[in-house]
Amino acid sequence: MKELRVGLIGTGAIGREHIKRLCEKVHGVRLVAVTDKFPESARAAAAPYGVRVEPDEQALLSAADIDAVVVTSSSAAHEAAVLGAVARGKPAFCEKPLADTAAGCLRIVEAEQKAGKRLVQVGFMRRYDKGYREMKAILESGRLGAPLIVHCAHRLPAMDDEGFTAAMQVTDGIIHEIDILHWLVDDVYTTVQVSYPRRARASRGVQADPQVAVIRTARGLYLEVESFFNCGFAYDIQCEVVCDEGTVRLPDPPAAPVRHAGRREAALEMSWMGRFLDAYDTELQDWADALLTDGVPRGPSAWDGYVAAVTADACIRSQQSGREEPVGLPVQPAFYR
Ligand code: NAI
Ligand code: ISE
Repeated sequence: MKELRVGLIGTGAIGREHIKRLCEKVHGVRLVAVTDKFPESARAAAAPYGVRVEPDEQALLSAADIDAVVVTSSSAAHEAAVLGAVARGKPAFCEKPLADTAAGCLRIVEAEQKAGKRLVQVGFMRRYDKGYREMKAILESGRLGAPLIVHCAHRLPAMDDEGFTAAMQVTDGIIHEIDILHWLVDDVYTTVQVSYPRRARASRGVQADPQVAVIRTARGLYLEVESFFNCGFAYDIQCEVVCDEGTVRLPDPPAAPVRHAGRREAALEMSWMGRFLDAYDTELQDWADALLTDGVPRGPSAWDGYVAAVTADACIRSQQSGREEPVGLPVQPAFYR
């Protein structure tokens, strides 16, 4: 295959970002069609690139001139789209979370195994971020000894959605840390506990913000994730791994230091789009390259999506019980090893 002909489902915020990326940056790909529940949204997103608009997901999935799909619809719609792609033997790149429940992820894992080859990649783009990759290489070198503790922060300037719940803060936000830490320290999660300090002043509606999740692992690690969706000052992602003989920290994105009026300053990122721009580009390029060369994706798998969802479910149980909850992960099938 010389060119990967792609269809995209869901032309909202990240859908439009990925459309631009697929049309302007990713080599070896041709975006053929898009669709959205709201046809006017799909038409507006498609127009600048002269891309076809399909009436719905089923039509797009079935189109003979589409080899693979990118799923950027709302989280609750992911499962049906990915299962539809797998049933047609078409590879699917699906934004996180793979499905909005662990049971939904498991149905995808089972369908993929039945199809007999890897078809699904999940949009855990942080694995493609240069800073996290440097951290992983340093940890794997053994120079610092073994990891003991990880401190993370996942801060957004503001969450305007009044209906945004504590559980959504896990499935939308903390799920990134759940996946990246699993990849970084390569350990089995055993328990999680979610706790709350007092509500932040800017926290609105049903939000209970911030929250702190602590994940414990089989090798005895303590992974602490602060999730603060109304921090006001920046989109700020922090991660520091403390090992026996040293620490390694995620670098902040570069910003020109300013000296002015007796102060030193450097601008901070305000949005996920800018913070992980390079990681999203590399992720989709790698997805396309892998499909064009090997016919199977090599990025985060449906199993990784399932592991993250099982852990997220345990976090949500802990939010409700106030206790430490077991994660209870099944053994990884040979198919995904
Ligand atoms: P959004 O609400 O802006 O866009 C979702 C779009 O999907 C909407 O246009 C909606 O009409 C459409 N849609 C919903 N159901 C559909 C269906 N059955 N068929 C076709 N279209 C459908 O949401 P946003 O922010 O773009 O997020 C989309 C997904 O991407 C979410 O799952 C989110 O978690 C994920 N995401 C991932 C990010 C990352 O850093 N990897 C960043 C932002 C979002
Ligand atoms: C958003 O959906 C994303 O996935 C971003 O990467 C994340 O940082 C943010 O918390 C979510 O709202």
